[in-house]
Amino acid sequence: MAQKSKDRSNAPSRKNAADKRGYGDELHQLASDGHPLLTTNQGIPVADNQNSLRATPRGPTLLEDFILREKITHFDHERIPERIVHARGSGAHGYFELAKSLKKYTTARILTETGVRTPVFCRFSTVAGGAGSVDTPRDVRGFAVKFYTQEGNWDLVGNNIPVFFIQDAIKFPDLVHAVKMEPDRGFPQAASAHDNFWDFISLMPESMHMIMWAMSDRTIPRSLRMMEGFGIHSFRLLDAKGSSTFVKFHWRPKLGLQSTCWDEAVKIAGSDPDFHRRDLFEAIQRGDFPEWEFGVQLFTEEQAAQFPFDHLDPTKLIPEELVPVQIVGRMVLDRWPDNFFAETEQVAFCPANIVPGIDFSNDPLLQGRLFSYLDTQLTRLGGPNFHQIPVNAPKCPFANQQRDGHMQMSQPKGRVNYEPSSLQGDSPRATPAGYRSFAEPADDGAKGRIRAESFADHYSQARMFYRSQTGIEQAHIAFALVFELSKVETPTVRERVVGHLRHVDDDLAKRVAAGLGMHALPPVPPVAVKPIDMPPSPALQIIGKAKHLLEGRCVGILVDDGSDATTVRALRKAATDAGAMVKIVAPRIGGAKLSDNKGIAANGQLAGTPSVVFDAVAVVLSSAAGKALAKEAAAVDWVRDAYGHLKAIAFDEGAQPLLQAGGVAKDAGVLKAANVSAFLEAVATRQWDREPKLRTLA
Ligand code: HDE
Repeated sequence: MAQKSKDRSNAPSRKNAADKRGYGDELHQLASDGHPLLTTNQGIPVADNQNSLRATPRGPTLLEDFILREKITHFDHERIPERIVHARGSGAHGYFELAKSLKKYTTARILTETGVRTPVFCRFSTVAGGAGSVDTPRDVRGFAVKFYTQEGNWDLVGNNIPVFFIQDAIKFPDLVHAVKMEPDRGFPQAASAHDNFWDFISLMPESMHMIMWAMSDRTIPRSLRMMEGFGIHSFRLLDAKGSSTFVKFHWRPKLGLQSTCWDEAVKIAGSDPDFHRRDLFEAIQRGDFPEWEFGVQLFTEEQAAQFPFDHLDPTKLIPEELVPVQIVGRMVLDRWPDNFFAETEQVAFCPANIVPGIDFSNDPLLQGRLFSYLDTQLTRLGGPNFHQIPVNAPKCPFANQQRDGHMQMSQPKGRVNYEPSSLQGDSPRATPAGYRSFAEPADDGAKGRIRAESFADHYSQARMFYRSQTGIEQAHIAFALVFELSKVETPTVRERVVGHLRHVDDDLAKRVAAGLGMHALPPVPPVAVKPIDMPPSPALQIIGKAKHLLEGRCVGILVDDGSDATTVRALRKAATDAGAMVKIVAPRIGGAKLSDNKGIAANGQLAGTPSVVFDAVAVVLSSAAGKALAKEAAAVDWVRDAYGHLKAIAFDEGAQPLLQAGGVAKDAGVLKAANVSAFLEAVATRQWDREPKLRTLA
């Protein structure tokens, strides 16, 4: 790996640096062998990077030390404002490849030219926390993709949930203020479990559908590679005649959907705050390139008129059972950025970046977003030329008469910086083939601050979502609501939320009320439109969509001196051959000496590598080690947590005392290590049957 990153370095070679500045090699011979010369930003070679310039050895530092001043000044300005939302994120480069042309619907080349690999940059993020917050809070995840198409950049700036909290952009600052840390106390960080958030939600019934998703396991994903992505809003595809078809965009992970347990997510936050970033990085470095299918739901204005909801309302989704998702392409992420700041931090997404053949809908949330992102970049990146930063620059030619400004990097030639002009033959001109908007006939409503009546039903899809889940998933939603609302100090807020739940599903409301210790159900709030029962949509489940795969799974094997060599090696080989990753954990990082007297290297030390970072575990111990570790808290927690987090556990005879100490009872997911194939079968899934025996779910 070290070799790889060296190869990818952008640092000029010593020779090139010398050639560029045009002076001979003499000076550069002085730099240490093989390394480029250290210079100031003005190219002045530095002789001493350890000591500032002092008047005398023990005297004051001199103002004339331009080397010190330049270095410190630059350092002082290293940070730029973090994103107000989605501050914490991880990104990667890759490509998009279309398999099925949509030329019947659109002229966009990215959606019509099959087999072409279009470069992309993709950034995943949490929403509420700051840039340094942990990767695994309960939170919506951003899923933003910049396609560098031949017709300019197309940014599909979506989330891992297909609906949103609010219907109108004007409520976004309120929503974000409410979810972020409370302004007087500066906490909680990256958590929606507090009064302000639930107070706002309890007064915004339109958020109820999103709340069902937010309280589901979708917001505690196991890996960024195991999340779906959604463009959320309806967009339009435009054909050569300018006719429009509505479209919703979908990303489907090749590894299937997979989430953590809540208790596990909390513990991961402590043991590896960078869990998702590290997982994405490691997968790409080892060549397991994360991949998503790209799908579209296509529908006409006439079809939309028949839906029992308004597709322009971003708190609604279009059930796949109503409009199927057609898979038309894929995205592969195959390159980690060279530099986190230059790329992942400076990437500037904007939903207004679209290419000819794609257009917006009138979704009032999307319309507000079209303003916000460019505006936010001006503050974050400091001026109007951020499109010149390599990660943001189109990979096709681009030219216009926009000039100058803060941090201008380009040097346009010639005297013409206006249009129309006749003085310069190579001055850029518009073309009829350029971007055109859909000629949408205006409807005859009056101007005003009016919420469309078709947006008034706030509960039917929340109900559909809840009732479409498996029993386990419903229990998790109820449990999450109880957890979050138990952190809310104000009883009336808790009551208002449960009141809304009564419109979603009475049983859910009762479970949550009981979990909160309410003596009676709160009153049902009045509604503008009575909710309807929509047919359930099993496509909304996680469990139903999980793939029985070992790819992307990670198995931890706990060993110590004397562990049976044959068992350890057989487990490791079988799991690796089946596509899983295997990591050896030992009490000491130096590894262990197995029963055949050969050493085995450890990937992690027991206390620093808890079982929460694995999908399944094996415990292979000599009887002496098994007894000793049964008295070691880190080892006891290791097995107790693996069991509590519903993971498959393989064990051998020597591991029995440790399993007992960890309260591991035998069940279908606790298997003899010798039975490798049964263990691997169990690794591919969580042991859901175990859960009710362990945990009181609401
Ligand atoms: Fe964003 N959003 N958003 N958002 N959003 C930003 O832009 C905004 C919304 C989403 O990895 C900001 O560059 C408004 C929905 C992602 O860099 C900002 C509204 C969806 C990212 C902004 C929304 C998103 C952002 C902050 C309501 C899913 C991170 C920094 C009208 C479809 C992109 C920035 C990245 C980032 C505004 C609602 C997704 C402030 C006003 C709905 C994935 O401009």
